[in-house]
Amino acid sequence: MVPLKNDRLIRALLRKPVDRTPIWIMRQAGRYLPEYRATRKRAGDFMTLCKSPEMACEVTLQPLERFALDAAILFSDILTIPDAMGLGLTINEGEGPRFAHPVRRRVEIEALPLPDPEIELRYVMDAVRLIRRELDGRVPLIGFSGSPWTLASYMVEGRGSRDFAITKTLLYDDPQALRQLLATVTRSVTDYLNAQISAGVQAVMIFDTWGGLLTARAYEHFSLAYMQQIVDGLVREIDGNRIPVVLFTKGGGQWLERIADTGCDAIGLDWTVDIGDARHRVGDRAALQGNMDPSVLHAAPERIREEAGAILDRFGHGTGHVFNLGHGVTPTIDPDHVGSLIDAVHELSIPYHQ
Ligand code: 1CP
Repeated sequence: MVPLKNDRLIRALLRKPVDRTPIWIMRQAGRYLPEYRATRKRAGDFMTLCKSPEMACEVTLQPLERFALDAAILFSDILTIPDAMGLGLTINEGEGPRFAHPVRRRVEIEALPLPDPEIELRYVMDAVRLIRRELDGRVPLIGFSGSPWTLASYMVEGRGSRDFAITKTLLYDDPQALRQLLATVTRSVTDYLNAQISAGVQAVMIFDTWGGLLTARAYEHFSLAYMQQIVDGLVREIDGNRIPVVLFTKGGGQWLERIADTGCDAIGLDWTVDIGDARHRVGDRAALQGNMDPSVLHAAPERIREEAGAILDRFGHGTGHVFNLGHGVTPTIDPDHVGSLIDAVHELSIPYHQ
């Protein structure tokens, strides 16, 4: 494989010195880009887009053609695992994801198959191999999965939700059944991420989007414990290259020390925490990724630049910071504003690394 021409992301995630702060954007390939909407239209529906390695590769590379990003993220979705388990996923415009067969009863949980990532999820691995070839070492490719808790929430509910009430009822009424579901999903996520690593992703991120809905005690037992098993089960080095692991719990700002204890390489931060305080709390145990409020991107480019400068300043001098938003870029954002942010971070961060 060709060596990386730009390895700032990997270096910052491993807290090695860099010349400037690397940046990528959650949901950087997505609906705010007209070229994404055009490919999505050509595909017909979202899962067809995900299941075509050529089109998934095309949309992965689209933001890199426009912006000086320091990473590519595989274009796919966290819900590919439950889809491969046979839950019947559809993602319709404006409606969000829906499962035809949610999993709520013990018999349904016990009957769940463990997908083989190179068979049922082969389209994802083929996309990874194709993207690596097309990237030709320009920037690293990030692979990802949902956390077991976040995936289980969609599997039980059968759709997105504000409060995941059915899943929480299961948690309190039949925790054993939920644990069994989480154990199956954990095995599947571990296999899936290890297959992505074998196929060529150079860092992995686990999205625990709904961990912040839990109590501190439930977070520990129903989300973090399973992410810990994944961190322990991942292949962390390949051909002498360390594969950094990033854990992101949205709403998890109170639990950063516990997240760092898992031995992950980096922690994703939403915008509700002060990144300077987070650095102080986590110390040299993990790098930090984040954490600008995505809404800042609605503001004028000068304001975006000021906010980016404030985050860089709060993090302070030295490595261990990957700039990102605190959650995904929303469809209504002007792509030029994303460009302003990326340029601002690259320019303003240089003094912090001298
Ligand atoms: O209409 C469309 O084109 C579908 C919109 C869309 C897109 C662009 C969905 C459906 N998924 C994606 C891509 C996607 N999803 C990526 C691609 C890579 C990139 O970042 O550029 C990634 C990493 C995800 C991850 C994902 N999917 C998460 C975790 C991260 C997060 O944003 O919290 C979650 C929760 C999902 C579920 C999902 N898939 C799609 C939607 C609209 C949702 C959210 C549903 C909900 O709010 O409950």
